[in-house]
Amino acid sequence: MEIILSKDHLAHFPKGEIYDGQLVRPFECPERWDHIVNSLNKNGFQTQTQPNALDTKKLTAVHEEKYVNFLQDCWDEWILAGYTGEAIPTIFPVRGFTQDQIPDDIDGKLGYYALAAETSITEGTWKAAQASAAIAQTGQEKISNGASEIFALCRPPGHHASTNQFGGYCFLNNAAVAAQGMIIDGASKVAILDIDFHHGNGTQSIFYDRNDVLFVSLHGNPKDAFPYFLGYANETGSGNGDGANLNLPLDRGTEFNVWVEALKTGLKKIRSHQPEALVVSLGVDTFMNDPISFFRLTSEDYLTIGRLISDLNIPTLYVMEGGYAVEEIGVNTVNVLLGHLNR
Ligand code: 7XA
Ligand code: ZN
Repeated sequence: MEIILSKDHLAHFPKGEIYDGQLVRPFECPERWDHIVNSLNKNGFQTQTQPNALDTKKLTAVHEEKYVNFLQDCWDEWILAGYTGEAIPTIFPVRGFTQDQIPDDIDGKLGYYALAAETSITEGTWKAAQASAAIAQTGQEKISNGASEIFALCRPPGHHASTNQFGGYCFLNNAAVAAQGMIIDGASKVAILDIDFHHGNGTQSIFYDRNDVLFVSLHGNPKDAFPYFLGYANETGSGNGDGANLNLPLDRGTEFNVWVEALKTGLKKIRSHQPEALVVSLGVDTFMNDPISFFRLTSEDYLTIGRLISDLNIPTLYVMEGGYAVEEIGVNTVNVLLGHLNR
């Protein structure tokens, strides 16, 4: 299996995340990448490729141009405004506020383009976010050109980012860029399977009214888990996309025996969609020791997950999302890939 990766992720290393009423060291940290690469190397994944330059036309097929410009200019505007810390949104267009006014001031603009406040923008965020999307896009192009499986080692992750909002550690929606790229490059139907602990609200919203991209997600019940305001079972798609969105929310303490039944339900839905390619939003924050999540999967379970996904027999692009048990993120991620290869 070919791996696409880049050290440009290092440009994004915020010092602060608002958590537990404090500014803590972010859970989404650069060492996550090192642990994954170490495990890949240990397990003989030797074909490791740098991404091609990001095709911005394909990027803006998913994200609004204004939003992309905001991400690109945010840090400079923040510094120009006289701020010295990391850019963190603190005011949002909530109920009763205007929804369509984009403030000129960067403090207001940040809130307009944010879905949550835990995610800081720093000097290198845009560079890393672009590289991450380029990694997914390069993987996509390889799948579109006939590869059967690719792992896109994206960091920062992407599945919370919508057409015009960042948050949940995400800026550009790497999985959505890949799925849309597959369509642009000729696929008539693709599917996205999101097995990160958190609901992929961004991916869902990007494809919600379309039936060419099926979205299936297993995640912590949003009644109890971030992002709280999307990811419920009754969200099934709208208009043309009616029936092309399947949310499988699961309760606190869910163990693999229950989780895997939901996975089988999701895989059945994917089979019936008959996609030409599959994008897997691969988060391993479903792990029992994950510090910010509440499922109970073990390292062994990830082998089974890979095996079940590979049984679909569809060209598959794995796109890295979350996972914060840093010591185990490598083995858990690589176990999915090993399972996929039946090794
Ligand atoms: O998949 N998404 C993540 O792993 C990030 C979730 C961010 C949660 C922040 C809660 N304070
Ligand atoms: Zn997650």
